[in-house]
Amino acid sequence: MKKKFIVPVALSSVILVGSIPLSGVFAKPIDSKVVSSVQVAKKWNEKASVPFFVKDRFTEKFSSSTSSNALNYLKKNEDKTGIKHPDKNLKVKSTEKDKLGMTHVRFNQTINGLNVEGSEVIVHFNKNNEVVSVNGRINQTIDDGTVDTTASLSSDDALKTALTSVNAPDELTYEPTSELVVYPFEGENHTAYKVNVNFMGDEPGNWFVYVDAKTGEVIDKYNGIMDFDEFKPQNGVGKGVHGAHRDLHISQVKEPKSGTKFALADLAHENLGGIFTFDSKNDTNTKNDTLYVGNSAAFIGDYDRAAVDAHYNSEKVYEYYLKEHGRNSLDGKGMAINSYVHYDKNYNNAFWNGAWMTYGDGDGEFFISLSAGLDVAAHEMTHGVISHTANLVYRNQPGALNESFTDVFGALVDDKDWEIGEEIMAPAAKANGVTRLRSMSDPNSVVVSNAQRAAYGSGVYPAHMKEYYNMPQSVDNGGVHVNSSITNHAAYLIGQEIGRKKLGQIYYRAISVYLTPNSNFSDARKAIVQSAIDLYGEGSAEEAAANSGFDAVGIY
Ligand SMILES: [Ca+2]
Ligand SMILES: [Ca+2]
Ligand SMILES: [Zn+2]
Repeated sequence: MKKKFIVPVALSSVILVGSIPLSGVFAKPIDSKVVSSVQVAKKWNEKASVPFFVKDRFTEKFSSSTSSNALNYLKKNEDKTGIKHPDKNLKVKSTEKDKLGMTHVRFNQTINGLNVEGSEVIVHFNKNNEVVSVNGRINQTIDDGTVDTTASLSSDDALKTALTSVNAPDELTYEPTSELVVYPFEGENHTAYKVNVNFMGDEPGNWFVYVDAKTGEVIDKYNGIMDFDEFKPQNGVGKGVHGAHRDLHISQVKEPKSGTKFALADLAHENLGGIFTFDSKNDTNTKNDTLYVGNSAAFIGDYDRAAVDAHYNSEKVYEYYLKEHGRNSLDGKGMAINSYVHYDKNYNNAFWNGAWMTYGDGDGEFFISLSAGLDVAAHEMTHGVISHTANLVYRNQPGALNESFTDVFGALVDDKDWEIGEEIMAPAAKANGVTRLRSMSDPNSVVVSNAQRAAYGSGVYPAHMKEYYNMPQSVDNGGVHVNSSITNHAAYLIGQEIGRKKLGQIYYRAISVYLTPNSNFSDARKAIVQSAIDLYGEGSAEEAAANSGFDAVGIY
């Protein structure tokens, strides 16, 4: 069986918005002797993840917007989309209706029933059940059906290899998962076990390890812990968080021996599993963690402050997504929102580990308690939203987009400014002129304080593609917290034209409807422009603002 995926170059009834991968114009110069093999590998890598965005001018009407009709469309229009034998090579992942009445059917590319990592196709129906567009990324190297998808290694052996390769501790956050997939990596489609290993401890990990199912070797791995940004702890004493009064939803807990207590457990929201705040007790051991409990309904002690802010800000972010986007919690299905405060000692970071939020107290020199920042909470919780929507891979450009969308929603929920982290800077940092961690309005005004990262660019956060930091994956997962400033700045510029409310609508639509795990900056532009068109019309001021925002930062 031949399996071909070809993206059309030009077709009569189709406008091809973009099918050319981002070129390597930003690559560093390489030794001429290795150029040819590098170019071959690069070409293969590009072919293994080809972006496409096909808009159909002559729409086809169906009786309903179902996944089977989406497949019927793809079967009838192989020539238009270039996706051959969609019934064999695609598997339905999700079907979602949005508030415009459009329905979006997301497919995984498969071979012999195995998911091809990162390759997704989305078919978009308008409210009249007509297919109006198809977009995504397709692996075009699988055109001769030669991928042998049988495994000689057992899933258990792959798991053992993965655990060893990431130095996993005995205690894991949840049972590791293992899935046989086709993993395109550096010139080859590997049949591999994708193993997810999640743990807390000194170096928290949400590792994705790809173990070759033939040879048992680790092909690739990365840590998907999505953090705010990393600063190495120094010695210092944590100060209290700002003393703002907070009205909280809490719960009474009756304990047999100690009588009535009060817990940071918010069960006041319909169809939500609750908002809970836990105490990590200033260490990295999770065994002693407990729900945050007090003797009275007033949480006014110094130690309470970080917990109060985490609890309060979680509810704020929950309400933003519900009211603005009709989204019920991070997964859209009312999953409980859990936050852990007082993680480790002097810990200068906050992160989403794939299941919950964790906040450090800061070292008191650079940061104070990270839960004090509403933009930080919105940032972390948006990582959770993205995990359940576009699921952008946390490295290189998809990872920088992940970091950028989280900052954008940070600035939409914490709508006082376009700065990120201004509420969590310690007095000493502010005294040294470090008044925020990142700036969407003026990225260049903030110094990249991590010297290892700064070495790959001008030393300040980039505001344009010509200032792009070419970083290896070993440094900041390929620059996820640095290059995010380029797309952050585009969002700021668009926001200046159309305001926060519309910006939020457009950006939410882009992550929930159009973006896929391997989307790059150029895909993001297309997704955002198309979202503006869907919401405000072709030729609208909002579409123009989206285009000019990306023009201004050099993303095409
Ligand atoms: Ca603990
Ligand atoms: Ca802010
Ligand atoms: Zn982040």
